[in-house]
Amino acid sequence: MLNFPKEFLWGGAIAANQAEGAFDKGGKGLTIADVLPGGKGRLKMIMDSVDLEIDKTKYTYPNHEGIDFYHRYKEDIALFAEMGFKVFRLSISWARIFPNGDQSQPNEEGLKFYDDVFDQLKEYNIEPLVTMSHYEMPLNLAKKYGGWKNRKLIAFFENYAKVLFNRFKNKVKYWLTFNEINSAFMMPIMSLGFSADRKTVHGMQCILQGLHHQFVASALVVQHCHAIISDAQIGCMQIFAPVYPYSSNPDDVLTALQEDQIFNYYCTDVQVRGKYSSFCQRLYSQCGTRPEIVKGDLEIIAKGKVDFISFSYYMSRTEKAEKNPLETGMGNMLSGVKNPYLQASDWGWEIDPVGLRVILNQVYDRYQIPLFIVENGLGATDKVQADGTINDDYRIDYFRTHIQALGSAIADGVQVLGYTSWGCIDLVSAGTGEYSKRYGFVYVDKHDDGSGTMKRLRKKSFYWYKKVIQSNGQNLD
Ligand code: BGP
Repeated sequence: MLNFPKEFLWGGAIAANQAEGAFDKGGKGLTIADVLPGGKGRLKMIMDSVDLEIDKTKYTYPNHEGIDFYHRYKEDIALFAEMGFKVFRLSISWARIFPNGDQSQPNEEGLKFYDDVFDQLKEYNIEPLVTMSHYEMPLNLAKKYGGWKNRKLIAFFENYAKVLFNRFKNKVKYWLTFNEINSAFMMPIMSLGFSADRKTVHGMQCILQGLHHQFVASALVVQHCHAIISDAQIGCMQIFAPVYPYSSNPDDVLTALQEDQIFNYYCTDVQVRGKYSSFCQRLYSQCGTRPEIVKGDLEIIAKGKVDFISFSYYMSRTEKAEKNPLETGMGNMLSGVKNPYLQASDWGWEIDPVGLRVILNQVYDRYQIPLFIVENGLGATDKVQADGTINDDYRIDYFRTHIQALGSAIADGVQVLGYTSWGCIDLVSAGTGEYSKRYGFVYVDKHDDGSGTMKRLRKKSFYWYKKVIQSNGQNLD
């Protein structure tokens, strides 16, 4: 029997750019996400480089329409309430509030939209969990300032955050700063607003600098949040993937350890402990560069420690000292070698529920502050049957094993505040721009060729998750 705490926050998660659509409505400015095309080439582009322009003669842009959450949020929230959600993670589109990012006055229409969404959640007693920046900075900040490598972004983000805290202080008590902050190492365009080749000294310098500016911004924003909303909690948001050594060969173990330090802990150590870790020296000498740290930055970072750690978990990584390129197991962004003990999803993401228990224990041991799983799920192809049902047993299996692992970690003594499945309603994939990579309990009739009615349908997993929440994780059958 699994024992979840009575107040455990069950729910689901989406992001503005992947769900809202209405990319040019309500006074919103363009964002980085608005210039990312759909289609096969997208993943390579976001890891290499992207033109910061919309070119409809060459590409399609599924994010422009998303799943039209902007107009359909009432219907969608009613469906989440029907499943019994206690929490709903969403992001605010920075460019709905500051269309160019660098203005001093916010766009009232944008604020009003989120006011309405929060009011609707309140109707059903669903707690909002808000990400302030989820892969979509205002495009102007990328074009005019070069994204986060420019120190000026700290002040723009601070201003944006203060506007949000003051406006929503009575409605939002759980906040997250930057989505998957460590993704900067793999796809800086989405999280930092510029393309960079991390195999070059210059590319790494830009990434480390962009991250440093985000650390300072995050620390300032944490302090503003505490000052403006005394009963709020603010967390960092990180991709976690335990790194396994391929064998007991000490060289493999060392490689895994070093990857683990950089990938899982480079950012979290700064945001949670309030200081850079000792292993950074190795990273900086390996890449021949380091971030420039202005006097006073380290004091700011020390004062802005987060209250909890939120993270996405999709897969583990396996590392080996001597890599053969043919052995590579490839998720969206996590390289490494194939783990012979694991199966992968249709998109090549290795499925590893035990890894979730491992990482929960590792992270909690390291920091001893509450954790929050804010993304976990299976991207899969779903088929609507003639009678309108969608029998996504594979998704139920995925969630069952991961929730079991979560329950076991709680029994191990790990403190977890909640669990929001990723893409609780189908939406546009961040990595591939596809609609066909579906994560939801709710199916959205919208397809990669642009066709579809946007009609919402309950999948079999919808009824399953409802039972899970109702029984507080006791009934996973
Ligand atoms: C995370 C992102 C999400 C989401 C998810 C699934 O990296 O925070 O925005 O999309 O991964 O990834 P994908 O959409 O590429 O399947």
